[in-house]
Amino acid sequence: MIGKKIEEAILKQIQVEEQSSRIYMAMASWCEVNGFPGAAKFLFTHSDEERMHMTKLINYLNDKGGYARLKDLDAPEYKFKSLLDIFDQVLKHEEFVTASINKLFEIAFGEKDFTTSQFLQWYIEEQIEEESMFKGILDKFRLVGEQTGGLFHLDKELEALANAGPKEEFL
Ligand code: OFO
Repeated sequence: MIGKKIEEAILKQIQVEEQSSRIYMAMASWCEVNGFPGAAKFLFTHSDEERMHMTKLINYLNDKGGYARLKDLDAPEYKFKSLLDIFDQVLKHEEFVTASINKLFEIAFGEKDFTTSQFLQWYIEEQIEEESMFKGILDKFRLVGEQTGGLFHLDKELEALANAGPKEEFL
């Protein structure tokens, strides 16, 4: 049976993952109406990945004798200045998620719940990968600036990344 303190912390993380999915969905929608189909596809795919992260936590909590309930979500931002602005916000958001995962791990470890700590390793590694991927993307956007040709190519690159599909098969 999972402890109440950890259950509450996992519920918060479920909310964070679901909110992340909405944030990326809102960004994808902006890209779609602003002529960046590749970035839109990439962000729609990433939104789906966040949903999978949420589902994985729900399955884990229920499996361990808890009960996964969903919390309220905020309306995501829908006005953006540029693709650079979007990916800048994505990286900041991912840094926030990393801090949240680390906090959850700290609670699980502090409670001597080693099963949950072990389970969270996957999320810790996932955040390392995501942060590094988004840093790389952001660097390219900074390099390209406002050049239309450069933005066109980056959009294509993001589409290729989305077509490569999710790396993980865990559900
Ligand atoms: Fe859920 O992995 Fe990023 O946020």
